[in-house]
Amino acid sequence: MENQQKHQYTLIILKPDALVKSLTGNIITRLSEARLRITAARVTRVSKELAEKHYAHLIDKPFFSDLYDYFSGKVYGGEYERVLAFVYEGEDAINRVRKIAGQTNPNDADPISIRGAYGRINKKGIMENVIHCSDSEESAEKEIKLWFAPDDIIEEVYPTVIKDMSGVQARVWA
Ligand code: IDP
Ligand code: MG
Repeated sequence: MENQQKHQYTLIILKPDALVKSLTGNIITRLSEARLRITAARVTRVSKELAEKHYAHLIDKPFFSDLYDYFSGKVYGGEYERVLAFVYEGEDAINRVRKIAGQTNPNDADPISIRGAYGRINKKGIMENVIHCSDSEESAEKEIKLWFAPDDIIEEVYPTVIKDMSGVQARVWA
């Protein structure tokens, strides 16, 4: 049926400016308007390697290095070098979240949207727009696999295989 909405997963990242401005609660509250469920959550640092994979489509842009300094939180100093990453799931999840998030450029975004309300363009021209959200099912799959290990998601979102990792060293609690 044409109007039948699809169950989807989407990756959401609260970028460092959301943390600096103490907006995490507000943004999560706004996201609840989408009537989706949280399937995974973690706080993490953004390495250069991760940023290059996540923003592979922007790697050749002249602003990539400034974008990395923003996305990693380096522009805000060590205390804020972190982001919050989530997987949300539900009907039409990708579009519902994109709509609440608003357009990429905070100056063009609906003022009621998350980016319209909280975003800005910084001195280096980078759009500090507080939230990332996947823009298609293809990018959601790529991004979720990049940011989460299968066991950090409470559902089997994509197919997995069991690999024998014996001999591999891992850090455990002492
Ligand atoms: P999206 O975040 O709405 O999916 P993308 O085009 O994938 O938009 O860009 C990723 C991020 O890179 C944006 O959210 C924004 O922070 C930054 N960005 C994108 N295009 C520009 C630009 O032309 N100038 C400055 N920053 C940009
Ligand atoms: Mg994008």
